[in-house]
Amino acid sequence: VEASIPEPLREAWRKHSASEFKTKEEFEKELVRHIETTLARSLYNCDEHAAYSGTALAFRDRLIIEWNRTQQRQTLTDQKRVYYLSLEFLMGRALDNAMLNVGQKDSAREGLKDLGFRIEDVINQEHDAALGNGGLGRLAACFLDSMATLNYPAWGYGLRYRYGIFKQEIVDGYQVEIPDYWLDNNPWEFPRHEITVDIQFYGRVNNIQDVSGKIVHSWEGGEIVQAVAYDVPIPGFGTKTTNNLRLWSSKASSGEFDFQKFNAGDYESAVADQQRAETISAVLYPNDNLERGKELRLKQQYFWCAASLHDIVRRFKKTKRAWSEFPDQVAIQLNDTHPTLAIVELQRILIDLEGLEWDEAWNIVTKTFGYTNHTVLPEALEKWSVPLVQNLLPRHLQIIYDINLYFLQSVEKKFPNDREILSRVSIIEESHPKMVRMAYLAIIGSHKVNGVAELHSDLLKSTLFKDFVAIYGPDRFMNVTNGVTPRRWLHQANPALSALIAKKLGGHEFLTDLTLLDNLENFVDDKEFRAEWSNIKTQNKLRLANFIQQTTGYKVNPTSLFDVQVKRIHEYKRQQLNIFGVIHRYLTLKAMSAEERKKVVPRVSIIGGKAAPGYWMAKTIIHLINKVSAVVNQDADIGDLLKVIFIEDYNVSKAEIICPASDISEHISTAGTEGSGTSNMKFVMNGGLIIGTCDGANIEITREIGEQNIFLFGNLAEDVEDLRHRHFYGDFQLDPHLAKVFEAIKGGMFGDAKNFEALISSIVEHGDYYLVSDDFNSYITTHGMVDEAFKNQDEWLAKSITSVARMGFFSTDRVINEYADSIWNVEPLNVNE
Ligand code: CR1
Repeated sequence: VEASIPEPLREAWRKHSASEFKTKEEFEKELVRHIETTLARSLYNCDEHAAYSGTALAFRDRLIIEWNRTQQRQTLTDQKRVYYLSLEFLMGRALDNAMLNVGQKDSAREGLKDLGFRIEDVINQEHDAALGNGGLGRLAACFLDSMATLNYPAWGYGLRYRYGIFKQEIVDGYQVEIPDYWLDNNPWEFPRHEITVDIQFYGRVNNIQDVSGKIVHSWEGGEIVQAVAYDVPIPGFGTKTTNNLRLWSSKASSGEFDFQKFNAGDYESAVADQQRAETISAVLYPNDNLERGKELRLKQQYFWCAASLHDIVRRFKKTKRAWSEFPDQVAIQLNDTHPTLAIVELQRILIDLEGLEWDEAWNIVTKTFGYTNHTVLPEALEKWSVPLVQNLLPRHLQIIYDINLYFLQSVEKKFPNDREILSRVSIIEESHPKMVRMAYLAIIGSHKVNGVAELHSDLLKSTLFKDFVAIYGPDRFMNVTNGVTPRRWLHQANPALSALIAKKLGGHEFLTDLTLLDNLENFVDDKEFRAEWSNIKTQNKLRLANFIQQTTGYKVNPTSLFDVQVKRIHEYKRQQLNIFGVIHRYLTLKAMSAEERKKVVPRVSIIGGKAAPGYWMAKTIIHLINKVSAVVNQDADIGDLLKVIFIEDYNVSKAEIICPASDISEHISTAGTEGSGTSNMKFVMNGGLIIGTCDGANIEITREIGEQNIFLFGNLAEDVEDLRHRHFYGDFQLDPHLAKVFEAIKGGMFGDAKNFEALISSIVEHGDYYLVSDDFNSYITTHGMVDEAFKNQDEWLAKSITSVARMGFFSTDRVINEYADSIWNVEPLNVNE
């Protein structure tokens, strides 16, 4: 049906479209209108939450108009689009971001003030959209911001989880998980009840010979679940481009109930079917860098891949182009292996539904997909058991076997004398049960494979994917070092610093060309500038100190050195190394004379992060941190010399308060284990220094900012394997300082020693896999250097300013341009008239 309004009638539309407010008054008008009508409130019952909702709705109106125009323009020009498939989008809050990207935050601030509200309080009403675990999900969110800002025609595709990552509470020192129901009055999504896709599961495959003798595969029976689209507008900064994030929600396809069952009186089972369907998009799996092989997770993956693929194909088919042009119109990026089934699904659509020949279809598929690997940790590499896939997706398993067959034939041709390589690179692992290796499938089905930092990409090529480099040559494998969006992580999180930089550089252009920051180096010696810089850090530390006092009750002195480690709790990220270091510091302080203590730099150790609910060792680490905190913080003898703070329920909005307030932050993973890390970039961008290992993007940060501006320590990636090997054969010496720390724990200083036994024995008895003992001496010595450096505030400031000046490389704008040029082959589309 043609829904387009005929030209002669469009005048009235044009006259009334675009209710853009540009002034404080216009904003107030929109705000009051929404509060009085949409929200049915008045000046007699408008609380801060209603003020938030009204403000959000006023901005949403603007976004959706630009969203419509952008989509219209993208459809008209019909150029190549990129689709970013990610199971996680860790968006955080949207209002502040919308105000800054649209550029009307001042109107909103003034308008809200006129109506009796403080903009900060209003912003704080918003619930984080936390559809992700950690770095991988937040990277996807930063990518969306950069793709819109750079005017790329780009869509995100994800799942609309009813429950995002759980809320963390600490009870008696233990982590307790609370469900995160975030969808109540979420103004940022638009349900598209008319956009649905039926998704099939289970059933069987009938292989029928058609008249021409060709075997046709038809997937029949099983169950159908409906995917419903919810759209979230993604505004670019300083541009009208407003892209789309489409999230799928699941529901039973037979409508609300199975009426036959209902009429037969089987009410319970009618509702149960409905609930079973809704379960698919009910909850985000709370694991970071860990895959557990649960059937529901595979269901989520297929549900989301199939819905997205059908949406993309539907859009392509409207253009009436030949299938061979599909890769000229569509680029699909796989965020880790989670969406790998999209490869199989596209092949299935092309051969089973559209009737293409295998080779023609496969050629289209491989030109369309790119795959990003985010980790080398073996426990994070996805494998699905063949019986599970067989049962849930019988036709897909056949296709996977065919892909594997053709692939192995080509490998055999290339390496006729190498029998071993075939079993090593086979998509099917010959274990019991057999397993589908998703990373191999992703490599074989993509034209480019990338890692997320140089060391990580090198390790992929030399270890995990070595055989594939031999098979395909090095060109399929590349590096794209991660970044962060400077809009959220500098401008929004640290408005004072952003304003100071803008004052010095003559404008905010650096926010869209971060390399302009290098001009700051001209002012490193400018006294007044330094004073302002230092003052901003102090203000940000005060803000965090207030937050800490409100949330924990602990008072911290903002002149202390703020030492921060916030990220998911994981043994490889080594929060245990951090807390052992803190205990060592405490013991050292306790043994000091009053005279010695006078020379000590007071320190606040701040640690935050969630542990996966099933990750017992990570929970033990959280427990120890909280016990140490309780003991140290009430020790009057130590006072301000050391405070230990655990930040409960670390999330994106808390990161925005924490990042600008650090003096030093910790990025201390065992060398070779952290793909990239991205909070390292956020901290340095906000004028904090870092202590870290030679791992992930720390290495490139060092190259950019200079070795003299970072505190590196610990063993190198190339030595890790050898050390582990030696430990395994009993060659292990416990570091003497660490031994003292363990004595204190075992002596009950932090409560029942039994609670922490496993933490100690993993090091002393089980081979110290993460090399905590090997790196301990180097770690505490380097912290000593941090203390010394902090005493010289002049030099510290110079390091801080110089580092920020040299962080231009780490904007996701650079990252997205690299993907666009070397993987996607897409061009920006200017929608700004
Ligand atoms: C890595 O651990 C990286 C992010 C984003 C994580 C982290 O170092 O910064 O990805 N990997 O690239 C991950 O979650 C499943 O793998």
